[in-house]
Amino acid sequence: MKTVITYGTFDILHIGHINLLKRAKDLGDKLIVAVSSDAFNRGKHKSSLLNYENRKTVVEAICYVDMVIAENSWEQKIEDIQKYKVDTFVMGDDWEGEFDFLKEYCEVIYLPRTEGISTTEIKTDIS
Ligand code: C2G
Repeated sequence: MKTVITYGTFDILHIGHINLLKRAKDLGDKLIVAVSSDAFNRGKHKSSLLNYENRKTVVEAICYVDMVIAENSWEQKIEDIQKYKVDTFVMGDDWEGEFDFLKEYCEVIYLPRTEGISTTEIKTDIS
């Protein structure tokens, strides 16, 4: 049983998120997604349109996702990897290199982002 984990806000879900989650699931048997809490988003200077409960419920409904936990801090990743016996940590390559310190705990993979779509662009288009 290979466990994969990824982290993110997942506000206004779109194909870029789904492509990431599908490829992450394809890397193992179980995919855990840590969804950023509203407070953590504020810390990332990132305001989400949808609150945590809404974003969590949407991500939980995705067929590739086996479990959703809250992302409350930058520091929790090592604890999460140990607690859930994670084999592979995955992020989009806009984070390339940012999480290489996790390589002593598990495999770290950065996947190419889906070009041409972002929640920021969507929010701009609808505002
Ligand atoms: N993503 C992607 N392609 C896009 C948009 C997003 O592959 N067009 C990926 C991102 O690279 C990330 C995931 O989808 O791996 C979630 O993206 P966000 O919700 O924007 O997450 P972010 O704000 O980057 O938070 O501790 C890590 C942070 O919580 C990541």
